[in-house]
Amino acid sequence: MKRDNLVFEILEKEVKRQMTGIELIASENFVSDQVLKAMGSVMTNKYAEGYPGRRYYGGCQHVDETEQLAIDRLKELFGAEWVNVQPHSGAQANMAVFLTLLQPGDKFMGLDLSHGGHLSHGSPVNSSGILYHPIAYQVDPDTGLIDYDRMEEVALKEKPKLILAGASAYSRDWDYKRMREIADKIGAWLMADIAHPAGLIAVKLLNDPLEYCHVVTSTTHKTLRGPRGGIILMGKDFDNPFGKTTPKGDIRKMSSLFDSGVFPGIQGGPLEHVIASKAVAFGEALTEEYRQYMKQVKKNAEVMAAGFVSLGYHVISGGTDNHLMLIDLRNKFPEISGRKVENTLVQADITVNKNMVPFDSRSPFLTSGLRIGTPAITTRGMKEEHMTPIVEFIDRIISDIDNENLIATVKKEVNEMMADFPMFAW
Ligand code: DSN
Repeated sequence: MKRDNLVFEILEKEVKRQMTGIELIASENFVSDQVLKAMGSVMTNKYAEGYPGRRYYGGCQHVDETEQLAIDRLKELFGAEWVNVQPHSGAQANMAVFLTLLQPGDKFMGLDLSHGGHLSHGSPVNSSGILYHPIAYQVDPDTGLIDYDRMEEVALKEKPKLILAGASAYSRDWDYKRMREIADKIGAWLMADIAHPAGLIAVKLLNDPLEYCHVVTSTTHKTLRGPRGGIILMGKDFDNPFGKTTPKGDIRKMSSLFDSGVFPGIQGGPLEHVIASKAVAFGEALTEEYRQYMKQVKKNAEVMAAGFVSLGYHVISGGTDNHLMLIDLRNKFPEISGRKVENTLVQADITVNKNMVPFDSRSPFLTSGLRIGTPAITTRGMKEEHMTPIVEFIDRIISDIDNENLIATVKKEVNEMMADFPMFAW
């Protein structure tokens, strides 16, 4: 068959874009060659509705092997008792949990999207906000930290059936113990979506949600550095978590209810090529090399956040415990929106994303903030000493944002810098 040049030429351009630029989107990463190869494998040809050993199609003996490997490795990675590796994405993992634990119209509580929450945690344009009744908690306006006292007040008043920890733009660790105490006061389920910090949690650089949460969801492509996809995990007492009765009576075990929530609840055939690739990524995440990588991601983020603070930028909460930081541009550049900075930095081959900041005065399309993360540049081998030049690139551009000569100069410096860092640095 003739090569589809139209598509493959575009793919080559994307490889070049990824190679030559500085990738600072906190939710992105560069996967290894073997993660990529497994994703582009013949497993994509196979239908396998069901679960290993109990499928609705013949010929599943080998996809059963890779899926079981993914399950076993993921359980080992997080010390989980039960996992499901089939969700196509983090949003779908969340959807499957909601379908299992909530009835349409039920109240649940998550972090306000404009305070760093996730779209699938109750945004009015997402199924979570359309089908269910979201209640938001927020960060403290002075400290930028989750306001657990206020969370408790709201929870006691509103009595949500589910409380949700997790964020897409929160740079501090979570107090799952405190959240569990709040959930227990009203008999709510406690769920954590660890899509962002999953890798840091796996290597124990952050608090462990499995100890306190009834159920945990994640993506696999951010800090975990796997293929794009989702997972669901449970810690102790997974059949009847923490003595809580199941939402549909005690006839079926919780783990089996969550399995049904994924398939046939919200999905049909699993992406077995992606699941094979997840198995590879979980294997990589179990290595000492990965643990060192995660430590470096965190160190790089600390140094970068301190660099921005020293130049007078307002980093929400004053710094970071994880892989990202959220910058509120309003004190230093009140006239410049996050969108303007994002678009201008792209011209210099630096990729970040605009982001709402707590109590933002601009819309989500403009925003007053920037979210910046270090997982991808750390995969390319960057260390603490490379963070200051990156902060300076960004600051030079924001400080003279319409200067096209400066943008061209910085782009050249960025491309020269990245020539020294291979895509798969390990
Ligand atoms: N869209 C993902 C992110 O960029 O953080 C999850 O919300």
